[in-house]
Amino acid sequence: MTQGLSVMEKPLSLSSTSRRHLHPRKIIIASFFGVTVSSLLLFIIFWCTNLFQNTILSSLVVKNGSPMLEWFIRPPIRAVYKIRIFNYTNVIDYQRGKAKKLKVQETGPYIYRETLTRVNYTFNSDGSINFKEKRSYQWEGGSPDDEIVTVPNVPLLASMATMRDTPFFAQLAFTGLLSTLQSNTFLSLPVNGLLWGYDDKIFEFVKPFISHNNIPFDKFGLLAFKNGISPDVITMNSGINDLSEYSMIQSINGKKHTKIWNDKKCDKIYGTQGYTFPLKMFQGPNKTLEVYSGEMCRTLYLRNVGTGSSFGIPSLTFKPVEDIFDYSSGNNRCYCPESTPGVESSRICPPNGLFNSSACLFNMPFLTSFPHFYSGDKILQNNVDGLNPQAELHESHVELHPRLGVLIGGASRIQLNIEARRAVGVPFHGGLDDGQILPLLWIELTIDDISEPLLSSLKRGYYTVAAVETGIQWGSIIAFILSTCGLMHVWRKQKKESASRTINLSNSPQDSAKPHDESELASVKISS
Ligand SMILES: *[C@@H]1O[C@H](CO)[C@@H](O)[C@H](O)[C@H]1NC(C)=O
Ligand SMILES: *[C@@H]1O[C@H](CO)[C@@H](O)[C@H](O)[C@H]1NC(C)=O
Ligand SMILES: *[C@@H]1O[C@H](CO)[C@@H](O)[C@H](O)[C@H]1NC(C)=O
Ligand SMILES: *[C@@H]1O[C@H](CO)[C@@H](O)[C@H](O)[C@H]1NC(C)=O
Ligand SMILES: CC(=O)N[C@H]1CO[C@H](CO)[C@@H](O)[C@@H]1O
Repeated sequence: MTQGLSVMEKPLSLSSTSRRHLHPRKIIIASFFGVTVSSLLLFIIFWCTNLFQNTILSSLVVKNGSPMLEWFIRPPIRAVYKIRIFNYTNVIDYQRGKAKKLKVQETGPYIYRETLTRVNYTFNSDGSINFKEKRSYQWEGGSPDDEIVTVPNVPLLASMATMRDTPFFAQLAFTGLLSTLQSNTFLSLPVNGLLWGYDDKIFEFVKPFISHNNIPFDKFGLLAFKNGISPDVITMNSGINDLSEYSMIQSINGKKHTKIWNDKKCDKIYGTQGYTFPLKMFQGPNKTLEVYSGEMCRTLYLRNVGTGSSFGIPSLTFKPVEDIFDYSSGNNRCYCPESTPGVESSRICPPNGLFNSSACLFNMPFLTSFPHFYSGDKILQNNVDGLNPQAELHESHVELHPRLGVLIGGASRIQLNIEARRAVGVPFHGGLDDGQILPLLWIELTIDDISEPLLSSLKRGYYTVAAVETGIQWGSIIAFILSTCGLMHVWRKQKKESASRTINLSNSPQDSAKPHDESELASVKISS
């Protein structure tokens, strides 16, 4: 009894002191409570929502007066094109029947730096921005003026393919033209002319027949169409009204669909331009980037495969999905052209690994693939001697800033091929089989340089933001734990007091002798 009493005396004296300083304790409780709630809020914001991310991302919004506008108009990222051309080395032997297969040898790289500017931009009331793209190319390496390559006669093959669909008398006239020009199916040309344009009689003649004279270049060159201002007006979401759609292409020339594939899904214009991405596409596991390629008239999908590093910034690595040029699953069937317009079952797919860009490129018989037909059907690789597909050299990947979703590195590698198609009324075929696929060149597009102000912003956007975020994330947890402990401590003390008071009043000294959890529980029951 005496022991029990002495135990009871302590809380008694405490409770009397606390009654004297009732105010300070309330303040302590209130402030502990405040810290708990606010750290809980911070915890939720930083661990469970995109609020902080979106605040950072909102700095990327393209609007009047923001630094992003200047970067949008003149991207301070230097893209470099490394071009390799397939030089056909045994054409004469092949045409004389001495060699069974054509043989190619890769030449180059011929290196060009691309300068991209976006011109004639206007802002729309719905938060989108209209613009056209202007590209120019500056030589940086290789000897494109001196080196001569032997390549398929692209204007001839393109004309033959388009002549297929013209009236018979046009085919006859074309045959006459071919014999007067003594056209050959292979030409020897300086690299520079092949890429950026050379005078070609055939091209001049057939240009009006191809796509009703819509071809935007005068001289024929494989990359000539890239040079200059593109005719398309692109409408892009600036992010100002809806950050979740940031940098998505909304329409091209005011249209949300093309009429290339005759299929609702495949004709949809959907994706970004490949330089920046909205949060929903890159944050989280197994995310897929969607990029709209105007040169292929389709959306390309790239899946997150891990992490990498670029310009000293850790990055997210994305690679094209495995079945991107694969027709066995049926996923890509809508990209196979219909041989009878309007008849779904008449779609004819190219071999796996090839993408038929013909319908997208003025009906010229171009097909796209990965370099050396990497990951494509073996038939393609075996058709021509001298190809050797290798993952390290020929695979594509994209490196993204992990917080801002801005392109900071990687390599996009794409090969251009031509199909030898015969026109029925044109007897000329120059030793090539109908449907034979001939590789022309492949392009490796990389990011060579990011100018200093943007690079330091990107670094800050990673390291500083990461430090602040980690600090607040863990700080909020620690603050939450500490303040909760403090609150519990004060709470417990008060409980103990009221318990002892209750016990004192109810006069049961056995319980009060052991002020542990059980008795506390009991006292809670008693008091409530
Ligand atoms: C392309 O092949 C031809 C014939 O084999 C050769 O004369 C020429 O030098 C080659 N061009 C390059 C750039 O290697
Ligand atoms: C840009 O706009 C100006 C004035 O509206 C116009 O004259 C010019 O042709 C446009 N340029 C292009 C490339 O559309
Ligand atoms: C991500 O992909 C891997 C492999 O394809 C799979 O094992 C994993 O379950 C996926 N994770 C999520 C969250 O979908
Ligand atoms: C590519 O598509 C065109 C029609 O756009 C078609 O005539 C041609 O045969 C196709 N080529 C291949 C290899 O499928
Ligand atoms: C504050 C209070 O009620 N105290 C009482 C506790 O119980 C003892 C006897 O058991 C009383 O003497 C106190 O007055």
